[in-house]
Amino acid sequence: MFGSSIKKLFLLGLAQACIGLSAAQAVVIDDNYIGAADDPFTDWGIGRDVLGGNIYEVYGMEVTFTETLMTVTVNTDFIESHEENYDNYIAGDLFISTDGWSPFGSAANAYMYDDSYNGEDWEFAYDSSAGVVIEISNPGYIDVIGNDPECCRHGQETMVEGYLASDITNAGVSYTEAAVATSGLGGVYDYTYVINYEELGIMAGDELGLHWVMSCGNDVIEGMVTVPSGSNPTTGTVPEPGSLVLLAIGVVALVVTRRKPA
Ligand SMILES: [Ca+2]
Ligand SMILES: [Ca+2]
Ligand SMILES: [Ca+2]
Ligand SMILES: [Ca+2]
Repeated sequence: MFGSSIKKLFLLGLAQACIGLSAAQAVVIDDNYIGAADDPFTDWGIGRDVLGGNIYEVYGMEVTFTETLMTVTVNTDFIESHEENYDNYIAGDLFISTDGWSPFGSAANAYMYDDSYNGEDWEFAYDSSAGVVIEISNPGYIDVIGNDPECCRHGQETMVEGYLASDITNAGVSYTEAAVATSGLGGVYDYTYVINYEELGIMAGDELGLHWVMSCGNDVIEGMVTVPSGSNPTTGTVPEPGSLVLLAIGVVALVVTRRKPA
């Protein structure tokens, strides 16, 4: 009986160690939100993925978790300094839902009628110009691109502003824009957000919604990622092989001690 319990505990430990070691691997969110059902022959049509040509193309997000940090990288062809960017559009902010992701519509129609007024509510946003994460206690903080009903641009959340100092969580760590020579996702620029997620109330196993679009709304991406079970955001610990061995030794010692009276 004890042998079986030890075996189960040890296997559980090994499984946790494996998950812990792989927790830093990136999870990719493909651009399967509005536009995944794109008809390339229908310019400006409902559900179009990208407007204005491929200089606005968004390919996907890569999300990585370590003990305390969540790194979100948006891979795109959009760059603020592009010579064709006459209107000086800028990168939007990163919106985060900490209670899951429930977009309006279905994957079958690529959520083409989802906008800022339906679907998921965003509990937090990383304001890249201020370098802070804010708690969205008021929908009025959210800037929305014009409600153009004919494309991916309609009513999408772009940035946050006008929030109160008390809404800042200080969870922000850094934000960078960088040209990338090559990328598995296909774009040529990375917008990287590194967030200390301990202050966001995230638990291992939670499903997070993420949303990003540049200020003109020409290609939006939304999707979900699950916080790896190998990480433990509430305590900031990830099981390490060394401590698991110690734990296993402790369990064996405990059981050996217990078996003596029997
Ligand atoms: Ca795209
Ligand atoms: Ca939410
Ligand atoms: Ca929405
Ligand atoms: Ca898109």
